[in-house]
Amino acid sequence: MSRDLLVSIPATLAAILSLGVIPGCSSLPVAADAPLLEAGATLRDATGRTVGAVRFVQRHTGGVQLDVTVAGLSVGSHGIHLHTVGACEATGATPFGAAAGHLNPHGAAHGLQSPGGAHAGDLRNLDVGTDGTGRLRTMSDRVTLDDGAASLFDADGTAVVIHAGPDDQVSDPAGNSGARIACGVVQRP
Ligand SMILES: [Cu+2]
Ligand SMILES: [Zn+2]
Repeated sequence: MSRDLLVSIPATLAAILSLGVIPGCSSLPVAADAPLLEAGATLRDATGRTVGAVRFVQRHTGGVQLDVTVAGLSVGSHGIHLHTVGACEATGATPFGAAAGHLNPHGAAHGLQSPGGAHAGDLRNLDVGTDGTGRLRTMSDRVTLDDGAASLFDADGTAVVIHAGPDDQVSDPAGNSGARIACGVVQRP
C-alpha cells in the first residue's frame, strides 16, 4: 500500500462522515452528530379515547427502536403491527379498517417465526397486565424513518394497530390476532 493511499483513507472517511448520510445508501451508519430521526403515534381506541403512545427512534447503527406504552387495555398478550396506510378510520363495520394490511413492501409472509416471514410491519406481542397497562420496547431492522421501500413515511403513511388477541407469529396474513382495538398514525415530531 502506498504512502499516498494511507494518507487518503482517513481524509476520505472524514469527508463521508461530514455528509452525515451517504446518498442512496441508508443502511450504512450515519455520523454520530447527524440529526436523530424520530417519529411518534398516539394510540386511540374505537371510541376515540387515547390509550397509549408509540415513540420511534432511528438508531445511528441502523434499525428503528419502538417504545410502546398503553393504559386501559384488556389484560393479556396483544398483537401489534405497523399497517400499510396511515389512517385509522373505520371501514364499514371494521374498526380501523382504513389502515389496511401489514406493511409488507417485499411481499413476505406474516410472522416473526414464519419460514417465509416476516412482514416489515411485524412486531413482538405487547403484554398488558391486570392494571391495564403495558410497555413494549423493541427493535425493527425491517423499517426505516428515512426514504426507501420500507419507509414509515411512504406516500400513504403508516399506522400502528393493536389487536384484541395475541399474534401467533406464523398464520398468514395477520397472526390470528383478532379485532383491531387501537390505532395511531405515525407522525413526524
Ligand atoms: Cu395489525
Ligand atoms: Zn404481518
